[in-house]
Amino acid sequence: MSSIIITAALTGPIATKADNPALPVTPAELADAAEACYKAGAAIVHLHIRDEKGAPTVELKRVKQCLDAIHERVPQVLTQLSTGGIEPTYEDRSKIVELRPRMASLNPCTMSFGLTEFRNPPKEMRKLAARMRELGVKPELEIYDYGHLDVALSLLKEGLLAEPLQFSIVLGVAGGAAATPQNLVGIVSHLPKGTTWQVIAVGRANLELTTIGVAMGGNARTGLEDTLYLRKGVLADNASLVARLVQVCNGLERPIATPEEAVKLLQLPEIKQA
Ligand code: KMH
Ligand code: ZN
Repeated sequence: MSSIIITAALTGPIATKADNPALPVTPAELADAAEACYKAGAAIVHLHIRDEKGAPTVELKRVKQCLDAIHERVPQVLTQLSTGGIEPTYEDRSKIVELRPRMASLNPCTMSFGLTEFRNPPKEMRKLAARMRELGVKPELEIYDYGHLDVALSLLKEGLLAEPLQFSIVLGVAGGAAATPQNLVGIVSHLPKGTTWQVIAVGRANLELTTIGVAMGGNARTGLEDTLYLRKGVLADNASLVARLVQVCNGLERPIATPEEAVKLLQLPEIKQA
């Protein structure tokens, strides 16, 4: 089997330090976490940015400060900015791709997200997809159910996405498909040939479903965005989650991809400079 690309999702849009004190929030904490995860085996860091008070922000100055801190400390690691999140408007969330990260998330559909609403309006989402294509920022397509995959494939037909597509199959969000092996196998069986994918297993099923995904030949993601715990009652930190995933990959004899290998495997386009 080919090398496996590990992504560390360092922070997420919802949890706070009150939930887990290891949650990286400041530029220095994000740089520390990115370095520790890179050393543990991660090729990519997926990033949500927080302001000085720890609240989600997409203010470009703050986002750039965090990206610079990470790139300065660990220039090898690939950065993937989230365009998701509940609070900032879609228009503001979309602007962060102007900072030209190597990758950014693209969520094809609006949905319930627990007791909140995750807004990804069809017209604005298409505008963002087009802009990402123009800039050479590869979309990490986050799909939370079968219908989201169909919408992503329509974007391909509309010329808004370039192949090969990269999917994250998100399972376990209240509003999306449940975190079950059946859902993972079912959605993977509908992916077109030549796509790359990983499972994002939110919450308690993180270890089991990520392991099944690795055994099925997918890439893998973990981090405090996806689970705050290593096991019941034991809080995690990002590097320990990556180290545990590396053990799983070693057990399944999947070599770990370096960031350079990840660039080739994902066929990341060249970024168009400003
Ligand atoms: N925490 C994810 C399940 C994104 O990064 O684009 C939802 C999310 C999407 O934040
Ligand atoms: Zn995210």
